[in-house]
Amino acid sequence: MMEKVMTPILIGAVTLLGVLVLSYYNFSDSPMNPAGLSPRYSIPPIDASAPAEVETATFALGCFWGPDALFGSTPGVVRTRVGYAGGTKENPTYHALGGHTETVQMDYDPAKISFRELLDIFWKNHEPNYQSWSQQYKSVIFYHNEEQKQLASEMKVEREVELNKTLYTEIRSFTKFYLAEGYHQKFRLQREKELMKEFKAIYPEMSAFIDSTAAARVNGYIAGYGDPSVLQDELSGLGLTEKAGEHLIETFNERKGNRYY
Ligand code: MHO
Repeated sequence: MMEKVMTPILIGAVTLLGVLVLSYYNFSDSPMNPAGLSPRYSIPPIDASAPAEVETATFALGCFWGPDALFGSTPGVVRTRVGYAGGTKENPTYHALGGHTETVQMDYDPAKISFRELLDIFWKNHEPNYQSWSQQYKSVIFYHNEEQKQLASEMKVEREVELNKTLYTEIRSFTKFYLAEGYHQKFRLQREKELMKEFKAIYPEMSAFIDSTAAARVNGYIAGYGDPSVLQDELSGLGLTEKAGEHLIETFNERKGNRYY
């Protein structure tokens, strides 16, 4: 009788001990675990291999949520952030812009994408032939050097000829960029609970989340931006669990071609 009761208890205790020992081993000995992450999550390969040499581009083309997703899903763009530029007020906020314009700023790898190609995406994804009714949503290229200024000016003329329309895009020297509130960063992704659970485990700090290439890509794809074959190629580098990866593909397929702002 005693034996009948003790055997399952003993088996249970040994199993529990085994699980504890194994999980301890996993936590303390995993080489993929530099940031003390749970063993299911590690720094996404695409982030671990981000290039050291990048250049910066700063564009305003309407509400910054869409452009964040658009450029975030563009190969060669390494990271994106949204904020305010072009105004005079110090430390503007979304509800007190003080003459600033909603702006997306990106670091890009010039070996993979050129400023000219970024400008092409800029022109083709908004309608600067309409004059903006507000300072908040103006079309602006904030150039960072003479070469960018030159290219932007030339392409503006090319585009005007091509469309046979006057374009109201301003070409201005970049001075300062104020990072927007956390809830505006990678806005579409932040509304996806399942995906955010994983990103929060990888990047508990907002600043690291903003700087993540993986987060920029997923923010684009989840809103239907980007190229399906590039998504397939990049998927394993995004650091998602299999389930989250499947959810991303499904949602992308629903929304692609019908970009969801
Ligand atoms: N129409 C959008 C604009 C937001 S964007 C950050 C809204 O829902 O308010 O300006």
